[in-house]
Amino acid sequence: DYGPAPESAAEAMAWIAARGGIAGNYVGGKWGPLREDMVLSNPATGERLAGLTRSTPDEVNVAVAAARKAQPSWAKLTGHQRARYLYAIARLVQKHSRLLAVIETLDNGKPIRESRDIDVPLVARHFYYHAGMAQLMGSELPDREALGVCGQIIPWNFPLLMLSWKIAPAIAMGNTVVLKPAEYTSLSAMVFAEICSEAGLPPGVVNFVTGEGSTGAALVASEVDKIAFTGSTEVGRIIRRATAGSGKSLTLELGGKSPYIVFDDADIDSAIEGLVDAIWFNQGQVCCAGSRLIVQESIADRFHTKLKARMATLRMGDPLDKSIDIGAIVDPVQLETITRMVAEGGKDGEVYHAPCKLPDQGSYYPPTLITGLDPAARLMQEEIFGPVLVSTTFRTPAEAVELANNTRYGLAASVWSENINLALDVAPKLAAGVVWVNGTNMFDAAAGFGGVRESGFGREGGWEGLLAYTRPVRKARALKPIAP
Ligand code: TXE
Repeated sequence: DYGPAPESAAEAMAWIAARGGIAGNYVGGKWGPLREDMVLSNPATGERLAGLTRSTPDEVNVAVAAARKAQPSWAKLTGHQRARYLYAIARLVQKHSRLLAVIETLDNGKPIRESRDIDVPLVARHFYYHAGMAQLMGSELPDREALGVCGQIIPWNFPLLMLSWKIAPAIAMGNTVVLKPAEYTSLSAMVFAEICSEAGLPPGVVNFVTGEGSTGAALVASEVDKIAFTGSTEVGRIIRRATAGSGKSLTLELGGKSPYIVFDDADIDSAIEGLVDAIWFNQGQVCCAGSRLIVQESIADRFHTKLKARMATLRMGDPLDKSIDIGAIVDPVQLETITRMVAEGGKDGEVYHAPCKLPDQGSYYPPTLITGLDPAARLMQEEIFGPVLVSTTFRTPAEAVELANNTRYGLAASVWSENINLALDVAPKLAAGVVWVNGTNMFDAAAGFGGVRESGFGREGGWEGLLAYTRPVRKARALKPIAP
């Protein structure tokens, strides 16, 4: 039970106003600087939500110094002692779930149903899981130790969930962190900072610096031991270059164009419901979104007809309305990118927009299906990061695999068939960090998540995710001189 259904935007706005109406840095357990250098707005209305501080490199360095100061004593705690803080954070996330869900929806535009029932519960789950892992560290990972100070940069599509994916394993293993939320969505990090204070977390273990790319670049250049980044492949490339030769550890979780393969013997209704989840969850702004439908030719027409009928039933509108399926696109800039990409690339195919009534104000884009594109077409290859599905057909399993792997990315894939032998034969042939069979978008703190190729490297969650925040213990060893 994650608490009562959230319904009050006024309550959330009052919370923000009581803190000066500005999102800014939280360093060494204290707020500041808090300046209005930029503005955070509600994508569903365009209205201002709060001011945002654009942190300078000096301000980033102050945060890194606070994390550095706190790290040795945090790492010296036993796993059990650290676990108590993570358990406390998990419980407080549940206690404040209503506020967190409303703030996340106001800031990001995602349907409240998703922030309330998916994002926030998964955040609590992540801290519970890593609290358990912190206790195991001594017994199960006796030869590993914390890396030190971790710089973490996250995107705007799952602000709170990405924050938890980054912070929970890092602090469980004895690291301290400086995290930069995305410039469109920095408000739930403010609530989380207060949760850290309320949990009694020692000052400096978790620090936040707000700002845009320049602040992220300053964090990458600072004296941190590791950078963990989730965001676009373009920025991932810049960060990889910037950290090359620096000795900093690096994990990158980048974009995707994940295939969704439907064989002719699939349970069509389930595959269609799965597709709704794959590409219209969070308005398609999901790194592992099943954005490329690859459907067997013999059922393609029937499948598209059924899919269009289902698309027509999706409800779009005020994200705070609990009956809404499709909310707002995070920012007018992202909306403009989606609109332009479909207008330019859709000309070579057939574009179907679901007949949703678009709200009069705010950043909205209807669920869209594009068929008839060449597999090499831009929209078949590039991440749109919006509610737009492209579709192509295949005849044989080998052709399905070839089409699926015809991408520079490799984050996720889905295979739908009632023939488990066929599904399990195809799955390992797909170049993807995760393959779901007769399912999609299944996440768990205990399962490593991450990509191959231009979707990045490193895993978050599971054992691999923990190891990515540790290194072998550095022991002094006396070497015996070898007799001549
Ligand atoms: O991402 P950016 P944007 C993809 C998606 C989307 C596109 C652009 O296709 O349409 O990227 O989104 C910080 N050094 N994804 O521009 O710029 C930035 O402040 C250090 C996929 O928002 O990558 C933010 O905190 N940091 C993706 C974070 O990087 C820098 C999620 C992500 O922003 C920086 C988001 C720099 N030079 C976008 N420049 C996914 N895989 O889930 C920016 N940042």
